[in-house]
Amino acid sequence: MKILVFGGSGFIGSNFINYCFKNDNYIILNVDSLTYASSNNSILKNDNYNFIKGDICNQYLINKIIIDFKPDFIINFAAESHVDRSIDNPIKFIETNVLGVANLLNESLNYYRTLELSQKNKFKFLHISTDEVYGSLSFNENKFSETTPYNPSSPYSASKASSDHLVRAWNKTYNLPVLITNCSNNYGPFQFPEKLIPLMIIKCFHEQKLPIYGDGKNIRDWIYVEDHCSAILKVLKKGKVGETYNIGSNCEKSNLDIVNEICLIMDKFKPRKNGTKYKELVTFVKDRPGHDLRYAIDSSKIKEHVNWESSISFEEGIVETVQWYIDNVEWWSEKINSDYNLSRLGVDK
Ligand code: TDX
Repeated sequence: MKILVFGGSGFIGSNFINYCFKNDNYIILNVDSLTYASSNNSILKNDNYNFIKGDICNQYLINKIIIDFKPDFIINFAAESHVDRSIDNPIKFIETNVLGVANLLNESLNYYRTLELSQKNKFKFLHISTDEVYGSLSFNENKFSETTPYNPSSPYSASKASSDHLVRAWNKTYNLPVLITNCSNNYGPFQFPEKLIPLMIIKCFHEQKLPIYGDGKNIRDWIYVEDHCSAILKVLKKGKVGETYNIGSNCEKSNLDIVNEICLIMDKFKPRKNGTKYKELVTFVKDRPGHDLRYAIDSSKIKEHVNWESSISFEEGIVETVQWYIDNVEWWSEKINSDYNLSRLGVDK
């Protein structure tokens, strides 16, 4: 089975490629523009793996790659994904997340139209998206289901919402066989340390202040990245064309609770030099503009349709993740090793 992956060098894409090779014999071509958040040393060596550096906005290149590779499936992970960056530089998000996806859809359709019927019946375009498209929940509102109206808050989530609409439009208008998954907050190995969990781990590592936006009561629904990868593969194999599937692992936690848990694990694995607790580094800072209060995913549809459920508890996953960042200082040091990122993250060399 040949899978063409766009954005496979980022956090979720690279975990997905590693997961595929661990579980089956796929032939994978990864096309990634290698922006600041991605890296090719996150993917384990495999003879069935190939890489091309390229931008999803490049029409000529994408057309050629798809026609030459002749994939059975196309999966799009490529996206600008950090909310704070989208507030500082929204246009980049529109270019990649909206125009880039429109280009992928168009070129996938051009390819799809060349296929014989038997190949057409197999082909699927899977778009990886986020729960942020649904907007923000109050503390006691029902979780997001696949029928919750889109109501994005940030330039990032608005750009992802737009891309989801485009994907559905290519299905309704041109019959391109598409699937969409909307997942909750991921964490695990190879996540760029600007997202909450890895940022707090490496700030603990450097014994720096742990900046919590607002009062720390905002809630996110956390899923270990490997669980997300197993869901993607199941949807690709068994999902019904044209459908959307929410992916979550029933794990709502406040930001303050997350940071406190990381501090406790760090106290055990890497006690502070001066004998005090990491929790003392917690600092409340100015809130993020338009900060969504709560995300929570109802994943009953994916369980019912493709029989997927998460299998890694937060307690297991967070210990694995902290340990991974302690064991892989070289990987993340390299990632933050540019003045721009250093000044942004406030991490000392
Ligand atoms: O320094 C911080 N302090 C803080 O309190 C950072 C970086 C974040 N936060 C808060 C903001 C959020 O409430 O932690 C929460 C998680 O923040 P992020 O890691 O930036 O994730 P979030 O904004 O929830 O968006 C994420 O979830 C959906 C991902 O970044 C998206 O890519 C994904 O689509």
